[in-house]
Amino acid sequence: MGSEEGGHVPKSHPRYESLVTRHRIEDGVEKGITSKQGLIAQGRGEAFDYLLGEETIPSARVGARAAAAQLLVADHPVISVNGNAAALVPGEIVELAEVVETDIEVNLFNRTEERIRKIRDHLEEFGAVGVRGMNGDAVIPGLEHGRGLVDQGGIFAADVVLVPLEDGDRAEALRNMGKIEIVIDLNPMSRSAVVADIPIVDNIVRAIPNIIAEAENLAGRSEDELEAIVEEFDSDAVLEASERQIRCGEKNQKT
Ligand code: PTJ
Repeated sequence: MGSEEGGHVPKSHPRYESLVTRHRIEDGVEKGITSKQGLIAQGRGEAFDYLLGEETIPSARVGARAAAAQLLVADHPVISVNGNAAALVPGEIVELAEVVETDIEVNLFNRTEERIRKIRDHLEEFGAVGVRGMNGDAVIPGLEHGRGLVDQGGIFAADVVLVPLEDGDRAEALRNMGKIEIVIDLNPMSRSAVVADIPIVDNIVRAIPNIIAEAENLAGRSEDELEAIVEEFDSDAVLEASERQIRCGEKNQKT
């Protein structure tokens, strides 16, 4: 996928993964999938990721396990996809949707019909079927920007929504609708992470594969066992541990 694979970035570079991720976002903007603001959001995320040591910390692993359990017991789970998520992890989103049997819905802050269509087509290239988001025939109460428009049979009807790289407004509005929210966000102090039932403070490029692996491990567990995993999950403890890691963690030596 051209520069998406890192192009001229040598694998030996100490920050190879981070640079490849940047190229994916750049490609996303060039293809009209990712918004220009998505570049800024990526930079913001990178700063937190650098402080986390660019690796999944233990509390994020616990979050990934709880998220997998929650998605497996849900009646109507939906993965919400924006321009950044589509550029960074399209194949992984499709795989997760298959493993835990969820719908995929494109939902954009900077909503245009053209970008929704391009993201849907992009996900379909990775094997997605029945991607939602084109209808926009229901409104999340209290949200005036593009993210308020959702599909009646998708996010509007969902019991559990996985929202990567969220902006806080919608996270709060979905919570007010009584939905269970799983949020992936590198900033543990963001409003979306704070209001989430299950916050995962990790880079989406690591978090989604971790949820897939946990879901595969949990396959075959009873509903009671899965519900117990969700019950045990302590979001405050996870947010505190993540913030502690960012503020007090060992200095990242990579340059
Ligand atoms: O595609 P659209 O139109 O829906 O727009 C999407 C963006 C991301 C531009 C929009 O939602 C936005 O402006 O988001 P914010 O308010 O910048 O918030 C993005 C959050 O995601 C921040 O808290 C970042 O730390 C976090 N973040 C950025 N990159 C990653 C990330 N979290 C996990 N993985 C990342 N790769």
